[in-house]
Amino acid sequence: MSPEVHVASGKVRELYALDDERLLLVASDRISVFDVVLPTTIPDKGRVLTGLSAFWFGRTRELVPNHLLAIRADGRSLECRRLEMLPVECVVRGYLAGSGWRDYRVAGAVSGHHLQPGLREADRLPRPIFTPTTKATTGHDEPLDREQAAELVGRQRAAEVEEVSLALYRVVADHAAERGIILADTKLEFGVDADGRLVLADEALTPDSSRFWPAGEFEPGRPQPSFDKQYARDYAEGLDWDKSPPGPELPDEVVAGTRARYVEAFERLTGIPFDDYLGDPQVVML
Ligand code: Q0Z
Repeated sequence: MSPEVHVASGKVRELYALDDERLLLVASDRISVFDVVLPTTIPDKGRVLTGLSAFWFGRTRELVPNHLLAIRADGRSLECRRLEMLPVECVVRGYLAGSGWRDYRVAGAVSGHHLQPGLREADRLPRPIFTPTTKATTGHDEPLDREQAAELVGRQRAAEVEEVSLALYRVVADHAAERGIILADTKLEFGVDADGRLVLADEALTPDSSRFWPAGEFEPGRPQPSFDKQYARDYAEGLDWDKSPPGPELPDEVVAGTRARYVEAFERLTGIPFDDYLGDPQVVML
């Protein structure tokens, strides 16, 4: 076995080096609520995210090549090609939520996209917009307009990531909509391989990198319930907790409800029973 050297930790995942060319991305069962990692884990959450990510890599590889090499039998680890990562987060928004809604209220624009007046929180945008951000090492990512993105990655590459990001959003949002799920927005990360080709990397189109909303409960003008985290958020909101660390423990019924929502998202989006994935994670691979 190749020794695995720890490279980086995210809030809920870990990155290891397998060799000079390959990385191992491991998704834990940790969950963050209001940006704080909770002491309680959600069983199989890492498997749901890993399976979804691998599913999308398989279904979008004609659009753009990606870093996925293999999914491991544990169902939570992806072997990936090691790339030179681009220093921008490629966000696409089809709906007005989160920092997009805040920036629109303040300035009438999001990342340099001027939007019509009178939009409400969570409204669908006339067309999806590309709203890249910096990759903050500490604190929060800062929005970039087209010019700033071009300064960071070059004009051609900036145009390329915009076009590819919008195409990915459209394909996945259409797929999700047919299954009763709104993909409100998503954050994509790209790298460049040794031949200078753009490659989709990191986790892609999971509930941790995207806002998924149940279409049946869509009601613009208010914050939308999250497909996966709403149970945990509602529980945490009902406590006397100031949303600073440490976060609260979740009771068993909140853990079970949250797990069920992750599994439901997996099954609706992939059409594959989650137990089949647990039996053999290769079922998501094309
Ligand atoms: C992804 C991250 C995580 C902490 C580096 N294919 C790639 N090539 C080079 N670098 C990366 C990738 Cl995916 C890369 N991250 C984000 C992931 C824990 C940070 F699991 N950092």
